Amino acid sequence: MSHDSRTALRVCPLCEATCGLTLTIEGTAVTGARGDREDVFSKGFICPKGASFGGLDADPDRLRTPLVRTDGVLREATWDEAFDAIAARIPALVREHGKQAVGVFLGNPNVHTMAGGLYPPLLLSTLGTRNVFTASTLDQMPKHVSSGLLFGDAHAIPVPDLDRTAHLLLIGANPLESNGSLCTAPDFPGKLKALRKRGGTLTVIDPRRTRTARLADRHAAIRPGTDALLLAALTQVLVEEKLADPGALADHIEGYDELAEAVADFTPEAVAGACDLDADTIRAIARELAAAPAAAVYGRIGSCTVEHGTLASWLVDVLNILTGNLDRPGGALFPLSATARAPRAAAPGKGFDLGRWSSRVSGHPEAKGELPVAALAEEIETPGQDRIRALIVIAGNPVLSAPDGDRLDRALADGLDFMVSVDPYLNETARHADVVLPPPPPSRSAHFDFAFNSFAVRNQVRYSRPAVPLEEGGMDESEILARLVLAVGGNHGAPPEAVDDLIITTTLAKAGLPESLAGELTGDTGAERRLDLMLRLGPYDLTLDRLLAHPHGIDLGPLEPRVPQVLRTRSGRIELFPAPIAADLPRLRAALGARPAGLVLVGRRHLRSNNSWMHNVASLRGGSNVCTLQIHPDDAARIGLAEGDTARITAAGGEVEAPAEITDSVRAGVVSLPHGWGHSRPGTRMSVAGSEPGVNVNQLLDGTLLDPLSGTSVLNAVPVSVTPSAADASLASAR
Ligand SMILES: Nc1nc2c(c(=O)[nH]1)N[C@H]1C(S)=C(S)[C@@H](COP(=O)(O)OP(=O)(O)OC[C@H]3O[C@@H](n4cnc5c(=O)[nH]c(N)nc54)[C@H](O)[C@@H]3O)O[C@H]1N2
Ligand SMILES: Nc1nc2c(c(=O)[nH]1)N[C@H]1C(S)=C(S)[C@@H](COP(=O)(O)OP(=O)(O)OC[C@H]3O[C@@H](n4cnc5c(=O)[nH]c(N)nc54)[C@H](O)[C@@H]3O)O[C@H]1N2
Ligand code: SF4
Ligand SMILES: [Mo]
Repeated sequence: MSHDSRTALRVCPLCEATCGLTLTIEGTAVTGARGDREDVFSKGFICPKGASFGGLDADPDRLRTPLVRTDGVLREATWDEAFDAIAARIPALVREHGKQAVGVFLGNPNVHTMAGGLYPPLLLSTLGTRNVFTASTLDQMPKHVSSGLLFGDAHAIPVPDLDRTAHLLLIGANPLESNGSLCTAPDFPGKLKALRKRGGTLTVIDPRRTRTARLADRHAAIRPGTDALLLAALTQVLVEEKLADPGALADHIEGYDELAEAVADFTPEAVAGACDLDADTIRAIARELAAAPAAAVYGRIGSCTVEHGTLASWLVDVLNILTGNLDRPGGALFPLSATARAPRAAAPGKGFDLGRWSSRVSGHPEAKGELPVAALAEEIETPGQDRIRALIVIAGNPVLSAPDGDRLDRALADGLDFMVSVDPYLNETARHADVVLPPPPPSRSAHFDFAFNSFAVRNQVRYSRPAVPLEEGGMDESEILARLVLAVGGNHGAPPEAVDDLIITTTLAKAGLPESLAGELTGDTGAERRLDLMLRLGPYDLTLDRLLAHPHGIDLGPLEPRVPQVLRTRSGRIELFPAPIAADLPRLRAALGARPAGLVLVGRRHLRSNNSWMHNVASLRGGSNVCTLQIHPDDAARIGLAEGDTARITAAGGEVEAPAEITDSVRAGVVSLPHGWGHSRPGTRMSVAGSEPGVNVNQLLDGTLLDPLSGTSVLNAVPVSVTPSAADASLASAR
C-alpha cells in the first residue's frame, strides 16, 4: 500500500451474497479489494469476483459518455444530446401509437443497484405500458407466483434459516458456484459446512455432481425437469404416512384435505421411473425431512426454469409447511428488511391474481405485471395496433440471456423505431440502441440492497456511499433514471430532484403523514432522502444518519416468525391448494408416464462468472471457466466424441458448436452448457469477451417452451441432440 492510498467500505454488488468489501484506493483507482472482517453480515468473506472488483471497475471497455446514433452510427455525445434525443422520440411515438408502443426490459443488475430499486416503478407507471419484460421470466418468476398464490404476496418468499437448520434439502441450486440466490447469505459454502459440522444433514438434488453436491450427505442425480414429480411424491409420503404436522401453522392454513387428495396418485413408485430415482430413496428423503428437528426445503434455478417451475416452487413451500418448518427458527422464514413497510395487523388481503391481461400476439397471461421475455421478439415483429416500436433496456442483455437471441437480434435491428439502453457496456443487445446511457462504475455509485435484504438469512442493514467521486462528465445512475423518467413523460428538462420530491410527497400522503416531514429528511441526494424516508417508515428504529454512523452495518437479529401478519390472501390464511395450481396439476400428472429418450440439456454457473457480462474481465476468465459441452463418458463414447472434439448441439431453436468436456459429473443422458456466452456479434465493445466468445446456449431454444403459470422460459431439461461436428467427424474418419 503506497502512502497516498486509502480504504473505503463498499457492499459488493456482483452477486446476491452482498459481502462487505474493504477497497484500497489510490487516487481514484480501486487497486485492491478484501473482505471487511467487521461487516456485521459477511464478516470478511469474499470470493474471486469481489476480489476482482478493481479490474471490473476500471475495465477500459466501460463506456464513459453517452452514445447517440446519428446517420446510423453510434457516436459519443453529451448527456443533453442523449436526453434530448429520447425526449424528441418517445413521447411522440406514444402520442402517435399509444402507450403500448413502448416496451421495457429490466435486466438482473437492477436488483443490485440503488437506482434499479428506486426508479423503474416510476418509469413503468409514467409510461403506462403493459409491455413489461424482466429477467424474472428467465429466473424466479415461478417462485413469485407460488408465493402470491400461497401467501397472497408475490414478494413473500421464505428463505432457509441456514445458520440454525438441522437439515437442508437443496434442489437445483449450486451455491458453491453461485453464492446463493433468493437466499442472501455471505459465505453460503461456509454455512453448509457448518451445518454438517454441527451434525445436520444436507441433501442435494441435481443432475450434476456439483461442488455443492460433493458436500452433501446425500446426492440424488435426478432426471432434469422432474423435480415437481419428486416433490409431489415427498408430499404424498408425508400424507400417506401421517407425517404431516404443520405445528403452529395449523390454525393459519386451509386446503389441506384437497391437497392430500390431489397428490394421492403421485406415489414414490409412480414417479420413480420419470425421475430416475428409486422409490426407497424418495421415501427416505421424505422421512428424513419429517424427522429432522428443524429442516428447510430450498429450490432455485434448476427447479424454476423448467416446465413445471411453478408447481415445483409451490411444492417446496408445501413441504416446508407440512413438516412444520415454515415460519419457525431453523426452518424457512420470511425476512423483515429495514425498508419494508412496518408490519400491519393480521387481516385478509387483496390476494394475488394471475392473467389480469395477456400478451397481444400469443395471449400469454401476465404474471406480477410482466409478460414472458420469450414473447418480446414477436411483440416487436408482429404488425398491428400496440406493436412495440420503442424499447428501453435497463441493465439487460436479452439477446444472450433469453431464448432465440438471433430472432430477438433481428427484431431489435429491423423492428424498432427507437431504442434506449442504460448499460456500462455496449453489449450484444445495446449495440442496437439509438441512445446508450452509461452508469458510473460501482466504486463511484452508492449502494443499498433494497432487494436482497428481503431475502437475507439474517436481518441486517448496510449502506455505502460512493467510494470515489464521479468522473468529470459522469452521471449517477439515479440521476440517469430520474432524467429518463422525465424525458419519456414529457417533462424533459425538469430538475431530476423533482422526481424524488414527488415520490416523497406521495409516500407521505399515502402513509397519512404530514408533508412537512419531508423537510426533516437528510441525505445528499434525492436517492438518499428517499432511503431515509423508507428507513423511517420501516419496521426498525432507523434513519439514514444512524446508518451512516455504522459503516460496517447494523445487525437486526435472526429471522423471526411473521405469520399471520405477512399473509395477504383473501382468506387471510395460507392457501395450500390454490385454484391455478389445481388447474395445472393434470399437466404434471401427464408427465408421470413420460420418459423421453435422448439427451437433455441443463445449464451451469462458474464461480468466476456472472450471466453475460463478466467475460470481459481478464482475471475472471480461463481455467475451468469455459464454454464447453459437459457430457458423460458413456454418452460421449456412444456418439463418438473424444475430449476436446467439437460437438454440434441441435435443438428446436437452432444449433451451436462447442468443445466436448467429458466428465462423469453430469449424469448419463444429460449434457451441460453454461449461459451468457456467445460474444461474437459485431458492433459490441467488449474486446476481452470477444477474444474467446463461446457460444450462446439460448440459441438452442425457440422460446415456445414455458412454465405456463409464470411465463418463465424453460432453460433446463431441454431436449437436444449431439453429434460430432462435421469438421471433426471427417477428421476422425481420415485418422
Ligand atoms: N440458458 C440460460 N439462460 C439464462 C440463465 C440460465 O441459467 N440459463 N439464467 C437467467 C438468469 S437467472 C438471469 S438473472 C438472466 C440475466 O439476464 P440479463 O439481465 O438480461 O443479463 P445480464 O447478463 O445479467 O446482463 C446485465 C447487463 O447489465 C449491465 N450492468 C452491470 N452493472 C450495471 C449497473 O450498475 N447499471 C446498469 N444499468 N447496468 C449494469 C451489464 O453490463 C449487462 O450488460 O439470464 C438468464 N438466462
Ligand atoms: N458465479 C456466478 N454466480 C451467480 C451467477 C452467475 O452467473 N455466476 N448468476 C446469479 C444469478 S442471476 C442467479 S439467478 C443465481 C442462481 O443460483 P443457483 O440457482 O444456485 O444457480 P446454478 O449454479 O445455475 O444452479 C442451478 C443448478 O440446477 C441444476 N439443474 C439443472 N436442471 C435441473 C433440474 O431439472 N432439476 C434439478 N434438481 N437441478 C437442475 C444445475 O445442474 C445447477 O447445478 O446465481 C447468481 N450468482
Ligand atoms: S460472494 Fe458475491 S457479493 Fe460476495 S464478494 Fe463474491 S461476488 Fe461479491
Ligand atoms: Mo438470475
